[in-house]
Amino acid sequence: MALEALKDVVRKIARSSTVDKALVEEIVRDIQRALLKADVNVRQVKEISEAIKKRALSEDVLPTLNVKEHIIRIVYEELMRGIGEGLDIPLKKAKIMLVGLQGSGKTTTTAKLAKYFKDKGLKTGVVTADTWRPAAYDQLKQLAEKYGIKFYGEKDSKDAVKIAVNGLNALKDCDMVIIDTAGRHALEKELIDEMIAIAKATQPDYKLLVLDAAMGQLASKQARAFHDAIGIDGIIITKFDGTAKGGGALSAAREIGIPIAFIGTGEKVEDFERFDPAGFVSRLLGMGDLKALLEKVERVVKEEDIDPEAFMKGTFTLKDIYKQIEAMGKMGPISKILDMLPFGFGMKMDDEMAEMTQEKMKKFKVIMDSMTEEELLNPKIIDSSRIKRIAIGSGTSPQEVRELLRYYKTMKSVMKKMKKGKLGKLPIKGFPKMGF
Ligand SMILES: Nc1nc2c(ncn2[C@@H]2O[C@H](COP(=O)(O)OP(=O)(O)O)[C@@H](O)[C@H]2O)c(=O)[nH]1
Ligand SMILES: [Mg+2]
Repeated sequence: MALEALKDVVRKIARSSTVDKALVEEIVRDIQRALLKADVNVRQVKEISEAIKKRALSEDVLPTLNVKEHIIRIVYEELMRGIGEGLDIPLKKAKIMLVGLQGSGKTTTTAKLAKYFKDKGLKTGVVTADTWRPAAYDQLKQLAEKYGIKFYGEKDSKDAVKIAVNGLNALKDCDMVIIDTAGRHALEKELIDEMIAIAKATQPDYKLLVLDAAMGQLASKQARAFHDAIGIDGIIITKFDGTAKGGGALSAAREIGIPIAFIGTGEKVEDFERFDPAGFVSRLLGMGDLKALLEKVERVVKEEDIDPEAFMKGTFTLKDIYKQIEAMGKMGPISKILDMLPFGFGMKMDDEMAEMTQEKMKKFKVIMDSMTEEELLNPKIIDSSRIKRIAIGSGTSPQEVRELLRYYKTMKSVMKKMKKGKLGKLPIKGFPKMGF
């Protein structure tokens, strides 16, 4: 499968020694190639890859992530955006009607769906309303019997609408009833008329289109035609296992705006899964631990982690800087903290503060660990001999200690201005920035 190549993209990021613009451009090209090969529509490929590039080169790195995780997260999020939502069918009483061309996998999928819902604890039944293929009746009956699923069909009848209605009556006590219908090689008027008539008579809660993944981008035209004819609620992509062009059906669904409900990955009834976009993309990227990465993202910036009033009260000492740095570890860049303060200033900081990296923050903490309580509470007393002592004690240099003191002074004056409520616009963008 062509989409497999996306795994190599993640490997490439993980293995690279430096993350720079050249690497971003290279992985964006790799992603483009993989998507195009998987038959994803060119416009969507362009959208996805441009978004990845733009964000990777301009967005701030969340403080809980390293630069590689940052890039992988963006790739993940943009692929997710490209795929769109899945259709989640709740586990309650419902009627499902399957439509699709002949050979797309409707009958197999009818059995797969029935088993899926039965395994979830619902009483399920299936109805065969395919009066065109002589073998359709036996095919579904056998599958249903094998898995203990209720079956309804009328072997000699040619009236698909009547069979469907009779089937719903016969399976009244089932929670979930799935109606299998006939398909043709192309979407002809006769087939459309029959579909409309069955839908009208049975009023299904979900009309699901079964699409063969091997069709690639041709799926788009077909899905549109079915959608125009009867209105499709969700798509089931079948034969995802046997094709390199599976991206075509995925992008068709996205293009028309129909969510994907399930994916068939083999001939056996078990080869079937609910379409979960997050899980799907994680697997495409070969990332079992993506969940851990995303949790790290969520851990950032929880407003209740800071108490702006306490932050603003009293004198501002190095202790406050210390607390601030500790808070930043879980909260995000200082610019975000300032956003939360009660003044709504959309605070901006100057360039020196903009350069404040995570590394530097860590170093500041180490330096402060070598200070006395008195020094922390009253930084004014820190003269050059104390600076020397602190530098030696913390394994840093006097310049670095001075840098911390300068940072403290800047922050203090910012706080003062904020208290007085006359904050000017100090120029800054968010930080820390990636080194691009
Ligand atoms: N590899 C693979 N084969 C499938 C899948 N779903 C269906 N098939 C096969 O596709 C063929 C047509 O399936 P069928 O259910 O009869 O299609 P229908 O004409 O739409 O009812 C059969 O040989 C199935 O075994 C799938 O997800 N993967
Ligand atoms: Mg069939």
